Amino acid sequence: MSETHYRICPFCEATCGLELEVDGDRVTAVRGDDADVFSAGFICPKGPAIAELHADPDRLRQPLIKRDGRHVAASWDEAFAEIERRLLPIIAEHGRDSVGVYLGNPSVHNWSLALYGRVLIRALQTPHIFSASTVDQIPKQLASGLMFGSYATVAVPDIERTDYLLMLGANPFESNGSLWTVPDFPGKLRRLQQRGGTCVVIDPRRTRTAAAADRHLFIRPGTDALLLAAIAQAMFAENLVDRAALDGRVTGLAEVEAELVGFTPEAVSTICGIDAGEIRRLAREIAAAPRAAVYGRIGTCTQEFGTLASWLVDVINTVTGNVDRAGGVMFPLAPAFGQYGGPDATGVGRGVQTGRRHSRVRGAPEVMGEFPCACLAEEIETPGKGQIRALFTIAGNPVLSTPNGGRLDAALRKLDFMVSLDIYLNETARHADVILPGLSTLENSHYDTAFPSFGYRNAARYSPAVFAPPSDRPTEWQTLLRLTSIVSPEAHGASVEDLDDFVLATNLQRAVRPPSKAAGRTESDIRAALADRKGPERLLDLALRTGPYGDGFGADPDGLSLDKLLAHPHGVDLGELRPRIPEALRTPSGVIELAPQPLLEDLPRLRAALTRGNGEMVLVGRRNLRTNNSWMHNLPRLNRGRPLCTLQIHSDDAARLALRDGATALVSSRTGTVEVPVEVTDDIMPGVVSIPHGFGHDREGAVLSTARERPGANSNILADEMALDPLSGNAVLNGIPVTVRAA
Ligand SMILES: Nc1nc2c(c(=O)[nH]1)N[C@H]1C(S)=C(S)[C@@H](COP(=O)(O)OP(=O)(O)OC[C@H]3O[C@@H](n4cnc5c(=O)[nH]c(N)nc54)[C@H](O)[C@@H]3O)O[C@H]1N2
Ligand SMILES: Nc1nc2c(c(=O)[nH]1)N[C@H]1C(S)=C(S)[C@@H](COP(=O)(O)OP(=O)(O)OC[C@H]3O[C@@H](n4cnc5c(=O)[nH]c(N)nc54)[C@H](O)[C@@H]3O)O[C@H]1N2
Ligand code: SF4
Ligand SMILES: [Mo]
Repeated sequence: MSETHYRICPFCEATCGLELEVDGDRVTAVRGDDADVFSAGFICPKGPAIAELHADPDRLRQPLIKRDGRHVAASWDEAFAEIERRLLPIIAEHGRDSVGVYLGNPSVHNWSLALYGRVLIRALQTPHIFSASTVDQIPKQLASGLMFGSYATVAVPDIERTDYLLMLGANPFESNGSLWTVPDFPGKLRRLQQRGGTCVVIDPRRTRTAAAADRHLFIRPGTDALLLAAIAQAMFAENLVDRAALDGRVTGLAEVEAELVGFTPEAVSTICGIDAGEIRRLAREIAAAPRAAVYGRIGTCTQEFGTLASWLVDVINTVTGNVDRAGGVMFPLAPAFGQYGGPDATGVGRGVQTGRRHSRVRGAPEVMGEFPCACLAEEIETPGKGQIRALFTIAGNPVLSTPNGGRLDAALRKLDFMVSLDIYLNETARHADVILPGLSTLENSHYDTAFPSFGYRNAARYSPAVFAPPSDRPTEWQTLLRLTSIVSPEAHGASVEDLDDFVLATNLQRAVRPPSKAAGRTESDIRAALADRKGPERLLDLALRTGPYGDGFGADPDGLSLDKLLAHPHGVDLGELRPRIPEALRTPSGVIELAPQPLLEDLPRLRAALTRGNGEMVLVGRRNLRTNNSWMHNLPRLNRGRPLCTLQIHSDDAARLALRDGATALVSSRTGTVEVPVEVTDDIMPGVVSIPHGFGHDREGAVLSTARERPGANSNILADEMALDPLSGNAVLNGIPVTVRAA
């Protein structure tokens, strides 16, 4: 007998609703859920692969302990006992700083990890926190934090109402969007164009997104901040900025104008590879559009001026009056776990602060409570007080995802002890002494804790588990609490239940104060109302009910609760984005801060780039619909067809270097050399080559048998761990100087 289940796809930020047919313990069909209030039936090829992921024989189902160099199956009790036996003496002898944590991307897509990973981290009391954020979006969060007052307050294009969309360094036709939860970007772009709107794409490659746009401009990698500075400069110089309208609504307008004086379109044109006339045209078009939105993503973040580029995106949005207005860029209002100041909030807050600590070896400043993951290898290798000797990796694969993966791979071997929480034995986890497997994603319930804050629309959706987990296997939140009870000095030996109650208690304090919709109630009252639930479900019910759309535990009977979401398997639509200033802001001034000091102080570095030559060949990355960073190549339906790990190179460069299509090239950088098959194309800018990241599945000890059949090369062998955007600590993964030759 076949049953239908609805389940939000956990693989990427688009968060599509899936409709699954299930027969016993098998998934027999996967479709897009046409009735989903947010994604309306859209899916990509990865959605249906959820069935293969569930059935994958390589997916881990038992803990593993390394004995005599080999991973052998162990019981859960044995695995936790091994961690206690080996980790606690390291902490006792070398202190808490000797433990590091690396959090990978799926820890944002799995709410057990998102809500309880931080509990373990707090208990570890170590400054050595690293995550995929510093090979990804931290520059955007830092720029947003400095301008709007909070790392979580990121403005996203209001695509359904905009007239003009400028996109830099993003390819949502393949990635399905990022820091912008926007399922069916292709359909939304089509509708924008049908209503007379315009989309322009800036990318060193002519991507599928670029091909569908109205205009595409190649850009020399790493120069977006110069281009954006010139667009803004032209707007000021040509009097396209409505200064009167901004009066009282922003600080720093005059400073920005003064700082940008030298960045004229003519000054940046050669280095960006974009005609000055084109740059002026962009400035005029954005300013003239009734409603316009500028959006930058990976290509603008993972580069040497990542934070400046991200800032300048929102400088342009701000000076054209497009921040916080319909059709411009707006701040979604998440129903739970988001930022909400309440109807009376003034917008005044403490803002954000970085550099409260510095990394031991390189002195890199902490940002958002973490150090750059590019520092991880040196922190393991370098002796002295605070050297990392033990490491947790949680849903991550930094050997393939972070710069100088070769160095990190070697460094991990030197650890005294390593634990990985993963669903596969990946290229990183092969070094782990203990591996603790998560459940199949279909055995987990699901709520997106982060992505509603970046939604093209406001909505709330919850998916119960499709399959009951095997009774002998913990969920990941239980695993994390068990680890917490091992490492916590205060709660050592506490039960999972007691720790979960403690987690709830820390959330209850906020729940009875404004702007909670249950303000004025007592904590014990609320605790009693939640008594039937535990774990993430209990935290979600609390967050929904006290959140901006909540039922307030009775105050607003039509409001949201987990029961209400359970009664709406296709989700609850909460409407289009609405203006949220001042409530969304947390800045010291209470208004948008256009000229934060740390950003102005970084401008001389950008100014110096104006006089730079651009003779070198540079490497950029790319994504394909059939991939998801390093970890879905093991699913047969995604790992077929044309091999994806190729070196894209322009035909002029190929001819100059005598590289034929299909030949093998050797690509070298300061940090290493990889061998990759050549793909000659004119869809890439001359002087630029591209290799996708996430490949390199030929390492001994990893158990990914389908991925290993077509391993590809690890492009992060070439990324330089010393090259960072200094403000955010984000790695430079685009614009890497390389040499290319025939093998
Ligand atoms: N050169 C270059 N490098 C890049 C990028 C680039 O554009 N260019 N992009 C960067 C970006 S944006 C990112 S986000 C990072 C990603 O970097 P990472 O997060 O380090 O790597 P992933 O490949 O996402 O690995 C995720 C791991 O989580 C596991 N996993 C999946 N689901 C679960 C689960 O439910 N529970 C547990 N415990 N584990 C799970 C998978 O098996 C996999 O091993 O890569 C970055 N690296
Ligand atoms: N299919 C698929 N989807 C994914 C992922 C995946 O691995 N595969 N990963 C997910 C993750 S973790 C993330 S963070 C998102 C990322 O989502 P996106 O930001 O949309 O990432 P990409 O598709 O890599 O697109 C980045 C584009 O930037 C261009 N680029 C490179 N350097 C520069 C530059 O200096 N300037 C400009 N203007 N452009 C440049 C590249 O050519 C590329 O086309 O995708 C998510 N979705
Ligand atoms: S775009 Fe694909 S991977 Fe992303 S959520 Fe939708 S179906 Fe899943
Ligand atoms: Mo990412």
